[in-house]
Order: sequence, then C-alpha cells, then structure tokens
Amino acid sequence: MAVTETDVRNAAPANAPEEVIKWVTKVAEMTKPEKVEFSDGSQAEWDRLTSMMVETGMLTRLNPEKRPNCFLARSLPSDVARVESRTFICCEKEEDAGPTNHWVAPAEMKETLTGSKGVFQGAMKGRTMYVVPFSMGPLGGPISQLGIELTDSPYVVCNMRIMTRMGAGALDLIKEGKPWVPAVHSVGAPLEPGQKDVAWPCNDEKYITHFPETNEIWSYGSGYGGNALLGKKCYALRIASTMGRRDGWMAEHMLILRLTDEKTGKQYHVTAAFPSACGKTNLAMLQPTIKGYKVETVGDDIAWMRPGPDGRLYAINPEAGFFGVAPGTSHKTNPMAMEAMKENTIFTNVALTDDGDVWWEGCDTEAPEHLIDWKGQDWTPASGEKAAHPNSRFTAPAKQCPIICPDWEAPQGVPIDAVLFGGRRATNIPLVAEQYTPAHGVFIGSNVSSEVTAAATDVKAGSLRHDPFAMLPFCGYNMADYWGHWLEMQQKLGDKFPRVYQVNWFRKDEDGNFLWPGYGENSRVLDWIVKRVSGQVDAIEGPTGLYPKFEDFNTEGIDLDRATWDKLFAIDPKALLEETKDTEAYFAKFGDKLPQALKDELQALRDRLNAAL
Ligand code: SAT
Ligand code: MN
Repeated sequence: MAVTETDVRNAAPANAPEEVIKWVTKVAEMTKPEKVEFSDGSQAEWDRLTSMMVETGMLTRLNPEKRPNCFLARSLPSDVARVESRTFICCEKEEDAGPTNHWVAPAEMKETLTGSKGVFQGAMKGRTMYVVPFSMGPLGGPISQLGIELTDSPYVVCNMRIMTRMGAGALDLIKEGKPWVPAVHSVGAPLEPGQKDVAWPCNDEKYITHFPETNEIWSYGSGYGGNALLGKKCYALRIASTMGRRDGWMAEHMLILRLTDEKTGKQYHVTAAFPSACGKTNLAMLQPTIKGYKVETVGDDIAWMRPGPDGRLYAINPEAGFFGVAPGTSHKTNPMAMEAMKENTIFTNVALTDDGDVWWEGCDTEAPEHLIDWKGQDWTPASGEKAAHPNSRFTAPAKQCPIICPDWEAPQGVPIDAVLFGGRRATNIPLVAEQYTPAHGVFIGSNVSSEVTAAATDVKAGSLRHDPFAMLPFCGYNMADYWGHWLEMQQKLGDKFPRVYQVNWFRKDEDGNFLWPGYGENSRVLDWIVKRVSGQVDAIEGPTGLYPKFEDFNTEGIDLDRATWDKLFAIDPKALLEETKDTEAYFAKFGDKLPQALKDELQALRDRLNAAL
C-alpha cells in the first residue's frame, strides 16, 4: 500500500507545518517508501535505530566496555568516498556553475531525477523514509540555517544526529516560519516484496545534485559521507556558498580554532582551509608543543563567516560533530580526537578487532595477529592489504572533544584574526608566508594546489591539482565569482578583514623526508602568526609573501637548525616561474569572470620571482 497524505499526517509530530506534510507526501508518492517516520533526535530513537541496524547487519555493535554506544559500519567497496564526477551544480546558466563544476540545466536534471522515468521513482520501495529536520549551527542562531533531509537510510539518520542539531527543535523553528532547505536522499536500492536487504544498500548510478537558485539538494545512489549526509558538503558548502554570495556572508571549507596566550589571556581565532584529508582535524585539535598557549577547537571542517556589529568577521561551525579520517589518527598525532571518539561514535570502514574494538593503520597499536578488515574479511599482517580503508571515518559528537571551545556554540560566532591556506606540497612552497595585501591573500587562496588524497574516489590520489580555497569540489557557483566575492568582502571590511597566510606542513627534502615535524609543532607557526597580527614582529619580503625572521621564530625545544630553516623557506624562482604558467592557464579557464586583481597579483608574483632570479 502506497503512503498517502493521511499516513504522513499520522506519522507527523504536532509541530509539523502543513507545507512540510505536503512536501513529504509529494516525495513519498514518487519514491514509494513502505512507511514514513519523523525523526525527533532523541536518545530513544538512536537506540531503536542502531539496534535495528545491528539486527539487519548494517551495523556491528562494538564492545560496550571498550567503546560504549559505538558502532561499526562497512560500506561496499564501490561506495567509499565522495564522487566528484557525479556531483552536479544545476543552475540556469552554465557559466554560473563555471568550469570547475559539473553542470546540468535544472529542468534536465529534474527530469533525470524525478521525471516519469526518473531515478527517484519508486527508489525507496520496501524501505522507511525518514524525515530529518536539522539546523546547521546552534538552534535559532543568527548565522544558523535550517533544512530537512528525507532519507531511506537509518545510517544517515544516526550520522545526522551526530553531525547536526537534528530533530524536534529544528522542526519547531521551521514551524515558526524560518526558511529551510529541502534535501532528498535515497540509496537507490528499492526492495521488492520478500527481497532480503543487504548490509550496505546503494546504487552504481549516483547523482549528487544541487539547485542553488531554488536551494534544493537531491542525492541518489550513495550512502557514504558527504554524498549522503546532506547537511555537510551539499548544504553547508555548496548551497551555503551561493546563499553567502547573495546575502553578504561566506561559507568556507575551514576549521576554526581559538588560541589563547596564557600570559595575557588574549584570545586569537584562526580559520584554516586545507583540501579534504590533509589534517584539518589535527590542526583544529592541536596540542601546542611550545609553552604559553592553549588551543581550543571550534570546528574541524566548515566555517560560516559574517561581518559582526564591530565590522570584524565572525565565524561559526555549522556542524555538531566530526566526520574525521581515521587512519593516521592516534594518541600521538591527535589525542583529543581519540578522546572524542571514545563513546557514542559511528565508525565506517575501519577494521574490527577480535575483542570488539576498532583498529586502523597509524593508530596507537601495532597490527594485531587477526582482524576483520573493512571489507568484512579475515585479515592478518601478512594479508598485504590495508585493514582500514584510507578514507575510513569516525563520526563523533563535537562536545566530546576535551578541548572543545567553551564558545563553540556561541550563536554569534568568534571573531577571526587570521586565515590559513595550505595543501600538500613536497617542494617550493615555504612553511609559512603572509599576504602582502588583501588581494594577494585572495591570490594565495586561489592558487592552492595539493597532492590528491583518498577523500574522493574518482580523482587520482597523489597527483597535484588546483584546489582553490580548498573549495574545488565544494563551491556552489562559478569559482571566479567566488574569488570576486572574497575581494568584495575584503573591501567591505577593510583592515578588519583577517590577514591571510599560506602554510605548508608537507615539504620534503631531497631524500623524500618531511622537513617539518608538523602536528603539535605547528603551534610555532601559529605563534609567529599571532605575533604578526598583534604587531610584535616584522617580516622579510620574499617572492611569495612575507616570511618570518629565523630569530623571531620560536625554536625552543626543537632541533631546527639554520640549514633546515633555509630549506623550509627555499624558493626556486625558476621552477615557480614555470608554475605561474600553469596558474595563468588555470586562470584563463575563467575567461572574463577572472577578477583583474588576480591577474595583477599573478604579474606581481612574476615580478618578484624575476627579481629573485
Ligand atoms: O565529503 S566528506 O564529508 O565525505 C569528506 C571530505 O571530503 O572531507
Ligand atoms: Mn572537508
């Protein structure tokens, strides 16, 4: 029996607005779920759904003594990360999506998705359609935004409960008439009567689609991460970036941290953009190795920033949890993340130990004699394969991080003092460089490139690619217009706009060894940045920006000699001049939309490099 409006009405809580009931009914009539359920975000609901998934084999309950209220999910090998080639921006004009996005006209994509032969027709057959109201940002906050995700995946519901403020409170705000974004998600695996479900339903055909002009999200075929948790990349970055452009704010792929100078009590707030899986979570939870500083985490992935009443730029973390990369995370590299995932956490695609705990490459312990790997197979150290997928993840509540900032839920956000851009660059990009001018700061962001990681399935890991502002797969409109928006925001805020820094933790020597220890030692770089923004030290003019003087850099307790320092800042002007040709070609893709200021900055860089030859 098909779900009717009456069924939806009966399933809906008292605070469900009429327009929501109408919309849910419409989607149910098309996708034909067996039933509809409204999520309230309660513990009872979590307990019920996780128990149900344990029964159906979608989740494994971990040992409650080692990991209370924690679960492990294993996806299909064909569904382990974002799929950029199947991610679409559907606006009326192709040029508004720009050359870095996949574009399909809205009407055409709607036909593919919801037309009479559309993929969503009957997509939820045999499944429950969950109605998941959520807020990105603290409930009712001035920078926060609302949404409702319809999904046929209980795994998504439970992840959304960790990653967003999900449930009754968000629906109350929608009832009050606050705007909200409709987001529809299906794993694309309808069940015929009597058909047995599989542990990880999904479809080989995938569509991750965004309609920025009507603020809609439709996602089909994947149950994994950013493809399916639609509040994250789809809403908080792609849709929100277009909203921000319209309304004078910014949605950025950035962590947010607070650095407190313990001597003076002065607080600084820093945001930092790195491509996916380049250690943003580690930097957000940094344990300073130098004395006198305390770091607290506001967010590890996304920042929404708005000018505040004092003309400064204020940031909130729109998320409520961390969806962090597991491999490489240990008490050595990130003890605070390890603490955050002690309980109430969903692990996806890590390995299972014989005593019901989780394991991954680069965790605290050597590989045990036996594991069940991420594919559900027996594994031994002799297997020769990774036990955990390189993009395996933990979904953990942010409030469980021991150094979560007391103001992480401050509705008005925290004032930003500096913005960092980084990537994985083995050569030629110095440890840290400060912008010459605000426009140079935008040039630095536009010129980010990085060695590709495992966060997307369909880009070649290890290759170097442009990833401007670490937003390449996340900008909901033309990237050149996005650069223009940055320039505009800078102009609007004048000298109150945070200074931009380029950082590179990943530089290697001739033998391929990292020159910089990274992790907690990155506090030394933050220390210099703080000294700069508070006017305590001056800097050296270098070809790519302003560099620290060796004597101003805190080297106490670290074995950093002058020779290594010189290597960390060495520039090969010839090689970089060569690279500017590549930047020029990249910029040329944007045609007339490329802001003149960036052309000028490219020329200025060339002039400085030529002078350094
Ligand atoms: O997009 S995900 O949330 O799956 C992970 C990422 O790319 O940072
Ligand atoms: Mn990310």
